[in-house]
Amino acid sequence: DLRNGLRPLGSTPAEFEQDLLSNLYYRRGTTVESASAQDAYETLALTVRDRLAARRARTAAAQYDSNPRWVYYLSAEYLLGPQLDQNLLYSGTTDLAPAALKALGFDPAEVAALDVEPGLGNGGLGRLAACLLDSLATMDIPAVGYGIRYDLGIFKQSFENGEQVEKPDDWAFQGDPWEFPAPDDRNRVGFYGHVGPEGWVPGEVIDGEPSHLLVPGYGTETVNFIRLWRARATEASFDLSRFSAGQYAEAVDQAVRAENISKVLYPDDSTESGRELRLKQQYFLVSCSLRDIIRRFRFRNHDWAEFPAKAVIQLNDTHPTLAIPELMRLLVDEEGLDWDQAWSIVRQTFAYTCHTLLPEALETWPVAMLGRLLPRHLEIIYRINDGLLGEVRSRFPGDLDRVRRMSLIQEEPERRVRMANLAVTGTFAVNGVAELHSQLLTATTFHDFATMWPDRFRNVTNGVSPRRFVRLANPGLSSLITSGLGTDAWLRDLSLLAGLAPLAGDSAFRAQWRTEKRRAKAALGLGDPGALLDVMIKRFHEYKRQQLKLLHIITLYHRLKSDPGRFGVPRTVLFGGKAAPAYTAAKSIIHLINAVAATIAADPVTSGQLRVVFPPNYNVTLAEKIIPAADLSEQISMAGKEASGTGNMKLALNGAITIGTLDGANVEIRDRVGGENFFLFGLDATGAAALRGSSYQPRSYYDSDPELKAALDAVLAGAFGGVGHDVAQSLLDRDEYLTLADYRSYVDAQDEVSAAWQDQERWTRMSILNAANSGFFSSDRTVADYLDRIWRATPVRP
Ligand code: 26Y
Repeated sequence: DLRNGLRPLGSTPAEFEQDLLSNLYYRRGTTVESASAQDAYETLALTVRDRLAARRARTAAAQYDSNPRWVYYLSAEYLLGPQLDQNLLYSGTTDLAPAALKALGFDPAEVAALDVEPGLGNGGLGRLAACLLDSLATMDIPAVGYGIRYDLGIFKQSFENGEQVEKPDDWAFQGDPWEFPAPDDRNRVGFYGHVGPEGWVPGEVIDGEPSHLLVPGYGTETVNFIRLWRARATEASFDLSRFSAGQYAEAVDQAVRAENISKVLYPDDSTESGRELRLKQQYFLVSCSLRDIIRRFRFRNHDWAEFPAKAVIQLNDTHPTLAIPELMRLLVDEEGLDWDQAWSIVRQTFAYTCHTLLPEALETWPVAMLGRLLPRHLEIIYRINDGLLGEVRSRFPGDLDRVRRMSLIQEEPERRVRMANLAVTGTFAVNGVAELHSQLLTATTFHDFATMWPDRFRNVTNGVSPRRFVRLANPGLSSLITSGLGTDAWLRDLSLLAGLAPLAGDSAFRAQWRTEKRRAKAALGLGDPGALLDVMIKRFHEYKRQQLKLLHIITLYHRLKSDPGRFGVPRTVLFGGKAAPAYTAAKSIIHLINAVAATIAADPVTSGQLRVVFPPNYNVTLAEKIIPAADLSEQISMAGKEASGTGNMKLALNGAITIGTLDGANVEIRDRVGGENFFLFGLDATGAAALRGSSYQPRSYYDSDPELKAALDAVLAGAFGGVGHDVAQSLLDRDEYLTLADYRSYVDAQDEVSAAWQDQERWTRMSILNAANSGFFSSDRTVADYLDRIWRATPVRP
């Protein structure tokens, strides 16, 4: 790079091989003769990373010059997925790398298999964060993602006797070659202590040590980054005198406690100390990130009034909401601004994305705990609350109930801080993640706030990265799309997929499309490539209703047993997903699925016509293999509960047809692909809410539907190894998510699925039209909507 005086990196095979060799010697410190596959992997990663780092240097220079408005994304989770494939593609070394490895005597497949995905998230919210960062870079928007560098990511799932077992995921055990640690660039974070005349005096301090991962854009020079914080004990915390006295555990006690803050993603919250640890994590993320944002602001700016013009900070759900009182504290206590000035800056800087509709998922923290851990922040929250309640009282005089509902403090049964109310109060924009979700938020969850501040609420429908979930996951289909469209420009403008619609009428193209599906199924290697692959991949939660899919499977099994000749369509049903370790009901559903799978597999009558598979440890790596192979996409949550869903979009883009309720983004998928290319069933959100509000009697559905009764009776009678009694009983007694009410409609829709599958030409047409009409669900479009409706940042091209 001329501007920085860098020697350009090689772009021919011989030069790439040279760079690889040089890194192997000088950075890895070994030689070709003695290098292990791990050495080769680490070296390859460094060689690819170098190319991105050079682009990063050019990006940083351009961004510094233009002093733009930065988008800062604060998230407790990032589910980035495997880095090697992506970085090869984005650096244009997909072909160079394996050739160079081979030339040096390494096996490229063996080397590539060593890439470990950083599992720094749970599910949808964490993967959305990764897709948005991918799109921000691709669209040349100056952006930084802030998060926590957990030592242990989301647990590794295995099954023992069909039950979920969790093992720690020590993802960086071998080191992480994609990461740039900066141990010399720590931020100090305080906890506990008291507020005196001189301000907050923390009782404990720890360090936040940053490292960053590069986030390249596709088809552009831009490389952004994500900055992750790791908790480090301060030098003072090692007790040498205790160590010398042989008290080894006590000597490191304080250091261990400090470093526990970034030890695991979502520590178990069934104990008081576990809950406090989660709160500590949230403040740790917020405190380190804000200091960094302010440091970056000061490079080019001096006047606080300019802050909102130079930074917009997006809160990914309520987990980073303490950023609001923290910025108030920094501005008022440390920078000496007056309260109103500071509040105006805060209110112009933050925006909040809500990802839920479940009331129980809205975070609250006990006032007592927050006041102990962060005494100054609690004072600030009280003062924000005074302002809020003053405004409520003057707008709605005498409406005490409204004051009680909107308060940042919940009084009963225990005083708690309502983080969602704080997030709505301290931001200029609050968005839901699909049209229906955003409507329901203003109609229910945030109704009082939407009445007072209607302009604050907006919608930004989620999207997914077409690079990762089409191009990288499904290279075969991607080539077919490119040849069908005559261009690969769809990878940066997914609306171009619409050009595939006429090809749905072309029988040669349909045959090629089917070939790609079959190839993906064969590569997945689960079930018979001729069978319909019916896929339900997502976290386990009762509202998502894996139990409904299970009742359908049992019904199919019963039909198969009673009349094996009449069954018609061979199916493989695939489940993937994890249950939260403490979520007993979800774990029981997993156990029952495995038991049903085993019973069906052991029964000769099924002879491959019906198979249930449940590969353990569903993660991004596995998703990239399953999604291309899927024929049918199960999106069957109780309407009004799934905020959006993003797996639904990934599957539709890869030509799976959805069977779904009118929930979350399913509504928008159906609008776009057309009702004739979507299997709709079940109650809508209004119907579901009405039925739940009345005296819902799950037993009445059981009593009146013989197939449903037979399915539940079989579980109750122990037909599946005696497993699942609790699942069936809870459906009969409570059925909180209306599984039994939607059963008949679901099974009938599944019969339509089977009928449609029997006409393969029709099915393929539907499949192509699903992909062709799903271009809207690109995260590039999502970012464009955020830019237009919330962020108002503009591109900077290196
Ligand atoms: C433990 C607690 C603090 C917590 C931790 C993680 C609460 C929620 C979450 C994660 C929520 C999540 O992943 N939500 C999903 O976000 C997706 C992206 O917007 C949506 O598509 C999906 O419907 C929603 O369930």
